[in-house]
Amino acid sequence: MQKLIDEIKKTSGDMARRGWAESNGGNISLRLNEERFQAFNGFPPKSGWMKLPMAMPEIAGERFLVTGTGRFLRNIEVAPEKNTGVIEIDQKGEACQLLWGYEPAGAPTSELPAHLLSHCRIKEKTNNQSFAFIHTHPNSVIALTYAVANLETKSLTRLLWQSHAECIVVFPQGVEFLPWMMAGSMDLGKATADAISRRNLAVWQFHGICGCGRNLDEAFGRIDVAEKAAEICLRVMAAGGAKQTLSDVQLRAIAANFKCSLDEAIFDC
Ligand code: 2HA
Ligand code: ZN
Repeated sequence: MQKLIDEIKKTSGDMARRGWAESNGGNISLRLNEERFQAFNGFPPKSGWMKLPMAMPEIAGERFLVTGTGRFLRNIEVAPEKNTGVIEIDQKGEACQLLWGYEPAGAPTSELPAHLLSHCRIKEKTNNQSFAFIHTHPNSVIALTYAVANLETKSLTRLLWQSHAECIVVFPQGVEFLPWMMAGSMDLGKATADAISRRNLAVWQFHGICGCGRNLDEAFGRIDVAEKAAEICLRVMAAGGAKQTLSDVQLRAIAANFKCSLDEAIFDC
């Protein structure tokens, strides 16, 4: 159990220190494989079955380590058992129960629909090889959704790719842009899962970003690179705008060099 707790402490601490997780902002979930779950095996349930907002048969029987609603990511390092919990999905994918955590009482993140619905797609698209999902509030990504007119998936992706030469390697499928929707809503959850089925990052206009990965490091790293690109982009705008930028030829060459399979449609915009 300690190794798992250490992983979520590291990620949540890094997020808080980056300024991505003010107050109760941001949340993390990690699907637990059999080996990781062993530490919690045999724990008596701490709650009854609670109905999920919709059936998710893709994740029936799965267990997740999830940060708690209203809890602060910066406090996970100090008290993981209060600020995170382990939930188990029933055999039909219709309900969940608490096995550990949220001491003395609590519940999973308000963004649980986005997390669980995305995990359904992530499990499917990676052939059960990816386990991590992070939602967070990094300043520059959010600022970009105010500063640039008519943003959509292609223009946002191209802007980020052009702003930092690593981006096209880290997210060759791009970043999906989602127009503002109510935090915690099923609409936002469904739209996010849909986006995550196509790409590994989804930006929530005026709110934040979501990223997935094989593990917390990979999910964090993707968000970190997107945030760095957004920061560079904003600095360039503040310095009077780009006088030159990475060309499509250069971007394609970087992708070819690192053998990345690109979403070519991004170049259409
Ligand atoms: O957990 O980040 O989007 C608080 C939030 C809601
Ligand atoms: Zn949020």
